[in-house]
Amino acid sequence: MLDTEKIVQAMGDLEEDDLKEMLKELMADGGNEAMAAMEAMQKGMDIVGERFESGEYFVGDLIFAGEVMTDAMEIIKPALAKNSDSSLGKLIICTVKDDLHDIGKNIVKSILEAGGLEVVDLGIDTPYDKIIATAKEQNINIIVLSGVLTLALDSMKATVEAFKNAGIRNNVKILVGGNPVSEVNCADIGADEWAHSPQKTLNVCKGWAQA
Ligand code: B12
Repeated sequence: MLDTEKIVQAMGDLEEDDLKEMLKELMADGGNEAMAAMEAMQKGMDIVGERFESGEYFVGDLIFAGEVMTDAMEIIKPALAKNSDSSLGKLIICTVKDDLHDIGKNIVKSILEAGGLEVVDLGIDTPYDKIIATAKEQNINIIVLSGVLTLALDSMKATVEAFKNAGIRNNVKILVGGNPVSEVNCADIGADEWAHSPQKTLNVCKGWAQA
């Protein structure tokens, strides 16, 4: 039985070896609790964020936390991506310009792929032109924008504007996601949908892909 509180603490305390050990045990048990472990690691990341804000952790600790979470996700990913054989549609995902956070994006990506969507990942700090060029070249009309910093909201708005300026805003559906996103700022950004959960993103994108 998974002890989620231990996972929260190991992530918050940046106890990499303990964390990996617990995740390997979970996978040896069949991986059924991978989703719960991922949620516990996210809570652990909140502790890291709080310690950074209070001055107990420094940027180096944030970097290390990012590496630990990325490695930890690699361990449990096979259990999250069980049904990834079929392709229901294709979309672009990226972290918007000026934002380097990609752990949340990568989680959403894994869940979209597990749900049968083909995902073109443009990475972090993504220039508007690159998103537009990729959408045109690969004929993709679903765009998922991730952002974790408050200033990512400005980049999301600028990305939507760039689609308008390129004359193809009406050809694409745009979903924005990440902690700072809300219904109110989704409207201000000019996106079609917003989400916090990967599951909602999957449902919305599947609906768009099948429309
Ligand atoms: C790790 C980390 C970093 C790492 C990121 C490594 C990486 N590969 O991503 C590094 C070191 C690069 C970093 C840098 C900085 N960071 Co930082 N970082 C964090 C930290 C501790 C964890 C983020 C994380 O990975 N969480 C776990 C994942 C799973 O959560 P997530 O990314 O938020 O994603 C979730 C949701 O947002 C959502 N989501 C994300 N994308 C999408 C997309 C869709 C479609 C959907 C549906 C959902 C979704 O799903 C995820 C699961 O719930 C947070 C604190 C926190 N509590 O989050 C601070 C935090 C985000 N960082 C912060 C800051 C200030 C910075 C720096 C400015 C620090 C500095 N002085 O240099 C720089 C900015 C660099 C930049 N230009 O982006 C602030 C942001 C404040 C703000 N409101 O803008 C935070 C909140 C810390 C704090 N409390 O002060 N950081």
